[in-house]
Amino acid sequence: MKIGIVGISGSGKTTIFNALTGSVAEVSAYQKGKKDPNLAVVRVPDRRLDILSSMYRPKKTTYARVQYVDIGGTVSAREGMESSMDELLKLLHPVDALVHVVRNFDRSGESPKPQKDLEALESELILTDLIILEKKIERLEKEITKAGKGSPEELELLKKAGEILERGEALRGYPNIAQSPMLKGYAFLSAKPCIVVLNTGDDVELGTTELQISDAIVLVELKGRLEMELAQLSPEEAELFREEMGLEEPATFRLIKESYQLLGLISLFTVGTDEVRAWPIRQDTPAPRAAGAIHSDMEKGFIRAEVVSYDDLIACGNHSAAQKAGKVRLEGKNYLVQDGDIVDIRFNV
Ligand SMILES: Nc1nc2c(ncn2[C@@H]2O[C@H](COP(=O)(O)OP(=O)(O)OP(=O)(O)O)[C@@H](O)[C@H]2O)c(=O)[nH]1
Ligand SMILES: [Mg+2]
Repeated sequence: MKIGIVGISGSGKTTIFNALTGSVAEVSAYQKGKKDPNLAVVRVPDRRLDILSSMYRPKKTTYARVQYVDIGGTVSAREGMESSMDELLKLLHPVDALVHVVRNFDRSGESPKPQKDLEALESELILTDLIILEKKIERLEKEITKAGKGSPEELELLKKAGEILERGEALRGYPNIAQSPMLKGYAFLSAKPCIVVLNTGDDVELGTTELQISDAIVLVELKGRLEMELAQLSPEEAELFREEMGLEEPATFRLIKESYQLLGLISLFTVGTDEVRAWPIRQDTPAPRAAGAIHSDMEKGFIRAEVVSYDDLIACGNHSAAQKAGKVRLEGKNYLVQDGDIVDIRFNV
């Protein structure tokens, strides 16, 4: 699962990328066409996994992971539309969701205009979709009328999408269109789920900037540069600093957790003395398919899943107490795995 970090040039994408990943990619060094995007795999912080790990003391604790790609300065409202669009499309086509970084700090004496920047990039996404869409509609209409091929239903959906985009709205607010399997192949940019990161300067108090966003967007505000500096300290130093500042967990943890949710992912846990592990699965995944995420044999030979919820396990204190309290259930193949389920798969191959 991959998340693309986008935003107008100099909004702090690489800074946020570094904060998320603890890497030290050079800020503002992107030159068009000269540098590959920054790519990193990040583990998804999960307090529950930490606690399970302290209970089972396994040899290994494995967190769920998400991948971030810092697209670089390709996305710029100042650049000519045509050239930036091609590059944008190529890089963004494979990502599953967007983190849109919006500048909220002074830069070269220029005060921030977060609302304007946000809307500029949003319009760019919408316009890009609209151009693709118009071409597709034209082609599909020809196919249907001339060759008797092509799906009229698909055409209908594309036209509906077109009306939304024409109004200047993103497709992500319309789940039956944004998530339609028929349109999935087009990978419309404005259909991708999106988090807006308001990247606030050191001297501005968090929570004091007004920003209007649509309901379909998740907003996370953080101080990118500060978070980047913290991410580059040793864990001990960072802990000390946080204590002094009265900070709890890094703001980037929230961003990673929101990204995970945005991708529609939940975690099931497996526990044992070898490994305590979080497995990312899609919401509403039936038990056999979830088992298949662990091992294909477990899906093929699925018999039952022994399930206890994390909360029940913690409330009872340990697994055998949970069993005595009747909290450990045997679930069959129609069971939809819930976030925080601790699962032991019974299977036969
Ligand atoms: N004050 C302040 N400056 C920041 C913050 N985040 C980034 N900057 C500065 O803004 C400049 C651009 O940051 P980058 O992270 O390189 O921005 P970018 O979006 O990756 O830029 P391009 O890749 O060129 O599009 C750098 O000089 C950063 O130090 C922040 O939270 N506060
Ligand atoms: Mg950059």
